[in-house]
Amino acid sequence: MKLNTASVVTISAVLALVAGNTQAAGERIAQSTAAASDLRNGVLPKITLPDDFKIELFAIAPNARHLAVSPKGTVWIGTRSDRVWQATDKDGDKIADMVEQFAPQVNFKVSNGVCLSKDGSLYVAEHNRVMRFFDAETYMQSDQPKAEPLIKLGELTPRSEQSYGHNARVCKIGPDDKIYISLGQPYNVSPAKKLDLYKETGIGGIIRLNRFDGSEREVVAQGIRNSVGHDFNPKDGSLWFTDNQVDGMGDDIPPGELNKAPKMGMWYGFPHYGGGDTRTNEYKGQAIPKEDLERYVAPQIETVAHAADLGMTFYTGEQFPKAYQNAIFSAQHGSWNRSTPVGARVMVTYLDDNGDAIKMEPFAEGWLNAAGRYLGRPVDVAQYIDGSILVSDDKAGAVYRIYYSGK
Ligand SMILES: [Ca+2]
Ligand SMILES: [Ca+2]
Repeated sequence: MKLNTASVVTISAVLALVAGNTQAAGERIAQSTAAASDLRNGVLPKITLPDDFKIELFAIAPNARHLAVSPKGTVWIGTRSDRVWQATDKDGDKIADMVEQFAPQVNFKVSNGVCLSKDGSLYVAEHNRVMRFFDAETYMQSDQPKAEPLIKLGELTPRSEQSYGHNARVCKIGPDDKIYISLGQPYNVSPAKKLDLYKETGIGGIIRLNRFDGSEREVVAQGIRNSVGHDFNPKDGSLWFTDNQVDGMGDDIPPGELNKAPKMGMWYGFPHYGGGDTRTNEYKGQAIPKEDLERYVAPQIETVAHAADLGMTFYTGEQFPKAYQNAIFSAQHGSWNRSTPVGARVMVTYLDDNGDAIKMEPFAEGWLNAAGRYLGRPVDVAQYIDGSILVSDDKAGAVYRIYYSGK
């Protein structure tokens, strides 16, 4: 595909376009702090892992959310605020020694989703815009990185559907080299009058589009409540995603979900189903439209209710034992609306030879203590360059690295 150079603009031009604020220099985050020591000495020793796995602090990064890792090891860290962090390890000890604000000239809003293409473009999926940074790693030290909106402000979703809830977008580049973006719907249970608009625009779903010019936008999955994590199985190219399910139905229903898209254009049940086969109170007793039911796909895994399954990645590294090859690592952020909290852990899901899920089990846990207090809340998992995994935590404001020390 050809790059449309005519549309490439410098950051200063983007400023004019999107009315951002100028900042002389980006913020830097101190790494050798008391908070870092507390995490190293007070929290990480409490995290339990399978034999011979170890966890250490990779970076302090306030509000750390979704992660993108370059082949050279630069790590971009989205947040739900107005920052994207860029973490680099210059001395090669696999601990970031520089965490600084990425593209300080750009005025981000809920810059949660970050994803990197093979040709080095970093995409930042904000609440209602998607920015593209060309050759982000080369230009990161430049005063004039090349950037453009892939989707202009206010055009990711209709402005009327902007909301405080479920506004954290995530993105990944698919095997078809298109960008896939999930769009959480704003409600606990969407009202019927919104469903046509949501189907058309991909709200409560996942969209994909040409990552060079934003054309060819299409909705590839519908009937999703709030997916904040997706990835592609490198073996068969299938799209997998987590989905957070309905609140207020009790402690133990409905289940959260890990889903697989057998093909594009399927329907995953919401809002008729509130998670798994649990009917929502709002739609209970109503017939599910035939065109939806015919495309319905049940979850591959039903997860514990309200644990908030978020970011996920397929593991393709060689560092971990064979059992983890092509397994899915995913983060449970932890519940906010359950009598006894659950979650705040990293899960692993194993797949069979047909590429279907066998089971999901805890991989790293201990961020939720016996008193029900959160010591941290995992958000995303990404593979690092040495085959270890990085885990972000938006409560502690940190990124951890989990590696295998066995033979
Ligand atoms: Ca270092
Ligand atoms: Ca579902």
